[in-house]
Amino acid sequence: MIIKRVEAKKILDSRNEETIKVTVETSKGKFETSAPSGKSIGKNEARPFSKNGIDFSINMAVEIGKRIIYEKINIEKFEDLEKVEKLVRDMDKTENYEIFGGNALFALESSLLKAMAAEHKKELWQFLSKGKKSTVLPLGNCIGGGKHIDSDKKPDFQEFLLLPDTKKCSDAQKINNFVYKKAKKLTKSKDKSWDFRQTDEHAWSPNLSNIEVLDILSKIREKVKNKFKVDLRIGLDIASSSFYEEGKYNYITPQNGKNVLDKDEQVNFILDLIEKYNLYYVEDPIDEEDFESFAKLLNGVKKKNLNCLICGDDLICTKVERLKKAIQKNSVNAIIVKPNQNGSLLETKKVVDLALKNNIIPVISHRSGETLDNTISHLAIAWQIPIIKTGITGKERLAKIKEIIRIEKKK
Ligand code: 2PG
Ligand code: MG
Repeated sequence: MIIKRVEAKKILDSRNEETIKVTVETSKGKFETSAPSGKSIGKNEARPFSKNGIDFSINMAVEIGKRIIYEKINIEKFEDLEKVEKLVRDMDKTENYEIFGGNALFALESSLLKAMAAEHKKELWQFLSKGKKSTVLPLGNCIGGGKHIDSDKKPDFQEFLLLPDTKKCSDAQKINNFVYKKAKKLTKSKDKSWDFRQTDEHAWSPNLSNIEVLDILSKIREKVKNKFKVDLRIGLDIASSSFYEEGKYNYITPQNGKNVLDKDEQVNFILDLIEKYNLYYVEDPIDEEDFESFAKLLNGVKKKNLNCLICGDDLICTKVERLKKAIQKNSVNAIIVKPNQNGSLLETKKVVDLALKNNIIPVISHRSGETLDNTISHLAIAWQIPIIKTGITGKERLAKIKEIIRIEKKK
């Protein structure tokens, strides 16, 4: 592939924060990718931008582009990203891309991949999968709190999620829209002073406790059962590291009569919630360094024969070594995959493959600060990732879901 130019610039994300867009130009056209960014950031994630600032990352991405062009580095296939990473590693040997920035690497590699796909007259998912597509269902954020809204009147849990048990993404998205509207109504009737504020991901954010929200969603689950004959599977992203400190989980509203739970109380509390509300998905219920309590919870789920995914996001940070540790300790049966937590798409793919090989469900995910980019939709379809976690509405979230539905409809 002959690359004519690599450009990088600053754009604003959905939170009005600066992020990077990288454009790769070849004879087939211009291929661009913009990177998202998180608010509840795992301790072990790649640094989004250089410690010297976003402009430094931008200059470095352009610099790498120049080297690829002048040194006539041959880039034709996914594995050739190794050559790009070697150049990056010449400049940045830190584990978490402190100098280059994980967002810069993700955007650069994704744009190169899109350009490679065009050389073969293929869409990105076709190029990466050799044409075989997998079904991807949307895990939609309906109600939320935590770090995703700047208010002290909110649920402690960051996200209350919906995963309708359908065969197609388009059917699930219809149901998620229905539930989103119903949830607005029922929430308002419970919290009369609610001003319809929303989290960064457009989830409703009332002044209600975790339990009050779960009661609302359980009611709607019944309605969905009657109307669509579909089970509305309910999930949570507890993002518990955001309210954990020195062995204690600190809640705004009391849980079982207590505002502070110790490690074992947290495990039992979550296990009770899974059982009582028949939860299908629970992300980061335990602090990001506590592989052992994760394992206790998963063991409890298995012993009680509950059908629930115990998912590690901040725990794994899309890193091979952390996933290996989780596998060895039996900590999770699902993981979040956020390419920009890692930076490298080669490594991200290794994480996905390692998870699939060990019967751990990979869930690809947006970030709370998003752009219109739909790269993750293509990665999900190509890499056999069965679930995409995103919002239910808002143009940045819909960009991802609509892309999946478009590809789903293709013969
Ligand atoms: C999460 C994500 C996305 P953030 O915790 O899973 O919902 O949030 O992008 O802020 O890390
Ligand atoms: Mg999370």
